[in-house]
Amino acid sequence: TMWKLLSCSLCLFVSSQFGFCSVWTSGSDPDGEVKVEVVFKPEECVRKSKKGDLVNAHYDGFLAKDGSQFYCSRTDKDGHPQWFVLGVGQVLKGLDVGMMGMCAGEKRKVTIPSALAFGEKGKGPVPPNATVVFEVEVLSVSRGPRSMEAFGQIDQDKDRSLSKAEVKNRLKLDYEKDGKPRDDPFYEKIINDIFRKSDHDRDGLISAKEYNIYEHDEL
Ligand SMILES: [Ca+2]
Ligand SMILES: [Ca+2]
Repeated sequence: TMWKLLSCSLCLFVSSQFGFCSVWTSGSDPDGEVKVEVVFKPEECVRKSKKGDLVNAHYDGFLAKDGSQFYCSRTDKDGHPQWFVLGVGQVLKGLDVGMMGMCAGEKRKVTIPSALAFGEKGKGPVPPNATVVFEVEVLSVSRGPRSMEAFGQIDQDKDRSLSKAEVKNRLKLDYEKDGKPRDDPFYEKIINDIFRKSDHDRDGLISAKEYNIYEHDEL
């Protein structure tokens, strides 16, 4: 169980924390395409995921060659689905690509070449140069911290940095606008995740510089 837990977190955060995905994404592999198969699409599909959105999803990972499972979000971590910002390197490159345009409730099978997954070295139970398949189910899609139209709109007191309270107000507005208000622990969880990834100097505020650490080419 310990190892499975470990592989879960590695799988999710491998590109941001170990930084080795970016090494393999030069695109020289002719077979290096992410293949997407839509398994289920809900009738109501209003908001489709795009770069910078905050996504909540389950994804189970399998080796393409023999179908053996190496990751497990439904059974590990008490079965909690994962939160991440799409398209900014918080998950495997191939998932960033293969989970674009999904709506809440949608299920996909995403096949990812090794170059956009665990590369030449592999990782834990994933051997070198392995093509991997993820069965993905998106539970919610909302406007994430990085796709917000402007830093300035979240920064209510205009001090050029975002406090947790300011980020929380924005999240609340977004969820209420979608007709899905949530309770405080729900927001706390997202906010802690956002600050863990963005507040690099750990002063409890996201500065404009920290906010702009990623390119926002779709804004
Ligand atoms: Ca502020
Ligand atoms: Ca900071």
